[in-house]
Amino acid sequence: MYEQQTKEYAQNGYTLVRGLIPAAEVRELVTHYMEMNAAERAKEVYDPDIIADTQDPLKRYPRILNLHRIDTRSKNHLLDPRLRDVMVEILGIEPFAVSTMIYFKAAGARGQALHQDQYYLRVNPGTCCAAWVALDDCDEENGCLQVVPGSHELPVLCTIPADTSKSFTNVTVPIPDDMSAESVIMKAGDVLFFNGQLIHGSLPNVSQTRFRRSLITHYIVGEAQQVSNFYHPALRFDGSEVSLEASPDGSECGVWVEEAGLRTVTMQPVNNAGGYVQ
Ligand SMILES: O=C(O)CCC(=O)C(=O)O
Repeated sequence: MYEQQTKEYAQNGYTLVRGLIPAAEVRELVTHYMEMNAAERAKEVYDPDIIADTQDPLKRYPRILNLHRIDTRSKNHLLDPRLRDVMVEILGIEPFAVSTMIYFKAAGARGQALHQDQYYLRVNPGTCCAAWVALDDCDEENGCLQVVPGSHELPVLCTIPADTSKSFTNVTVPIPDDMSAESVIMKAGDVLFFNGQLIHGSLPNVSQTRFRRSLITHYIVGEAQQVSNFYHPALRFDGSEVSLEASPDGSECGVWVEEAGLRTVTMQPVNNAGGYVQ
């Protein structure tokens, strides 16, 4: 059923499934998470790194991580068979579920600098897969996702400081001149599946009034034996827990070098001091 998406995922490191979540369900999810934000019910899982500035839209609408641990609606979405069916086909193996993230990205909110999810999840062996559900129409004005096609073939790269006037995270990865980030324009209800090594991120929401809400879940491929501590427990799609080890922080990462006029990546000891929380 998803042959085209399977080819695209292998070739580019991502694929878009249009309209996987029907409009009525998108509305219900938006209402659910907006009510949750208003009631501050999720306070204890708010990102601890949010800057304490009430002018910052990210302070009023912080992203929420791992709500599936306390919220049945989020858990049902994480374990939704429609997401599983796509992943079983594009990955060729059963995935295990490890995380949920809700981004509100209100008007004026900063984006997230280019990065690779595998930097945080440290899945071993293999990598992770994200299912990024658009809860609003997303375009360049409200800070849609940006992806670097083909970058899923790269190892985990060493990070460098990010521009924190544009990104709420403070590290990014460098990309050479012959690779570039492309905007992924999506309609509410579309789902982008992407490989854990794919370089991706987003620019600020420069609109005056629009949200760019998204519900993002992460999965690890079924042969994995380790994942970073923060992502335990991994769940099978029937809700049962998978027993996995905690992966150690990375010991090496890739840096771009030029050899005989060609850009290539060489591995070196890791240059950052841990903190592997997405
Ligand atoms: O939605 C965004 O703006 C960025 C999300 C992201 O980078 C991620 O899901 O890892």
